[in-house]
Order: sequence, then structure tokens, then C-alpha cells
Amino acid sequence: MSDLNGKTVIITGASRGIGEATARHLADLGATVVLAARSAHRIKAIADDIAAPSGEAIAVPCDVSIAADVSALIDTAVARTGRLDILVNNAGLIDPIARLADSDPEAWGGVVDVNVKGVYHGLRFAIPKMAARGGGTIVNISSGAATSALEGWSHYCATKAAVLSLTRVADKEYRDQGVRVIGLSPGTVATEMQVQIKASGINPVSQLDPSAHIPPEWVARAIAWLAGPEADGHRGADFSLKTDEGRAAVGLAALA
Ligand code: NJP
Repeated sequence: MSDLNGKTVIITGASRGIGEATARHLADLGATVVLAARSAHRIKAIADDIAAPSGEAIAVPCDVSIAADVSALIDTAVARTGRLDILVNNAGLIDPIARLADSDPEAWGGVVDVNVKGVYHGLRFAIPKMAARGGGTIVNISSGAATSALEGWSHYCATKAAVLSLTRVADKEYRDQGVRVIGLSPGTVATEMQVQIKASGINPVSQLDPSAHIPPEWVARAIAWLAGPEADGHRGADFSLKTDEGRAAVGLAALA
């Protein structure tokens, strides 16, 4: 497990779900965590809770679809802590779920703004800071949807495929400057996103029993593992937590 003492980690989409669990876990491992999301009151409450026993946590309200917000987020993290070691590009949307001919073009584009442009913004503004210090790690939260087609998820499949593409290109461009860029496909996770998926009733994922989902804390453990050198073989690709090999590497139970 990575020793994150003295390191600064930014997590987008940290107001709930995978992002919140990741902030809490990485703080437990010694990191100073910077929580970003639109729900300012929620990230402030989580940061206060993390900081209360012994951790260090900073809340920065941020809409990842807005370049200036992400630029300011990264500047704030560096100004407050003096460094940036890890960025977790986690913020993402799945709603509204709809088949192509029923989809609303504006809402479809809004998902592109968050899922694709949000990740691009993180890469765009974090890479120069990391490269200037000799390196860092960026984990882009991907999905099995990046490489498979699911009814009602044209926006989600297309945007996660774009995230995988960004992971590949960023690795190609900045590997030799010490910037480690890795995607993470977590499988189904018990968060608000799965509640929205179930409510849609559209494809087989919506039919899954909630007991099939892994807890967000498992994803947080995978992210901590990806931050360390043991995960170097996954640079420029999506690491999957759905496989027995992936779970074993992270130290999690095999699939039932
Ligand atoms: O989702 P959820 P998860 N700017 O809905 C934030 C991927 N994934 O934790 O802004 C900034 O509980 C939102 O905060 P707020 C998935 O695609 C999941 O499951 O305050 N933040 C909240 O904190 C996504 O990339 C599953 O509303 C924005 C967070 O995003 C990541 O995992 C499977 C924002 C969403 O929390 C986390 O999803 C899979 C914005 N514009 C991949 N818009 C799964 N759950 O099964 C939203 O393969 N957020």
C-alpha cells in the first residue's frame, strides 16, 4: 500500500460516493486531501470531518466542466500545500439515461462537458505542475462502458471511451516526464449513480441486485494502489477491478 505521508491529492467529485470514500481513505494513508465538487457545503463537511481527528483536508468548490474552476482548484492546492502529487479525475454523470432518439441534445452535451472536458481540464492544468516537479500520478475514473455498448448509455459509453483515449494520449505525451496516467474501471459500485441507473430500468445494469455492487471503499483502495510503483504496468491503460487478477493485485477478495 502506498505511503502517502506528506503528499497532496486532489479528488474531483468528492462530495459523495467513490470520491468521498477516496478522500477519506487517502487521508487515512497520510495524504493531504483536496476535495472538489459543486456541493460546497457537502465537501466542507467531509473535509472538516477528515481534519477533525488528525488528517489534513481542504474543500474547494469546483465545477469540472469550467476550465477556470479547475485551473483555480489546482492553483489553490499547490498554493496551500506547496505540491501536487496525485489527481483523481473522478467527477462524472450518467443522468439523463435515454436511448439516442429520446435523448435531449443539450443534456447529452452537458454530460460531455463533465465526463470528457472535466477530465481534460484536470489533465491540462495538473500535468504542467507535476512535470515541473519531476512527476506525479493522475487516475482517470473510467468504466467498462468505455469499451462496451449499453442501451440508453450513448452519452456515457462515448464519454468514457473518450476518457480512455485521454489516458492513452496523456501517457504517451508525458510518461517520459514522470507523469503516471492510469485509468480505473471499477465495475459496479454502490453509490448514488447506481440508484439512478436502477431507476431508469433501461439495460441489464439497471436489473442488477444492489448486492452485486462493490463498496466505494474498495475503489478507494484500488486508487491508493494505483498511486504506487507496483501499478506501473498499467500506465496508459484502464485497470479493471472487475477481474480476479485486478482485485488480487489490490488485495481485495476475488469475485464470488
Ligand atoms: O457517482 P456519484 P460515483 N463538477 O453520483 C460530482 C464512475 N463509475 O461515485 O458536484 C464537479 O455518487 C458529484 O458532486 P456534485 C463514474 O462515471 C461509477 O459512482 O456535488 N463535480 C459527485 O461528488 C464517475 O466518474 C460506477 O454534484 C461534479 C460525483 O461527481 C465516478 O465513478 C461504475 C460535477 C458523482 O458521485 C464516480 O461516480 C463505473 C461537476 N460538474 C464508473 N458533476 C458505479 N457507481 O457503479 C458531478 O464503471 N460531480
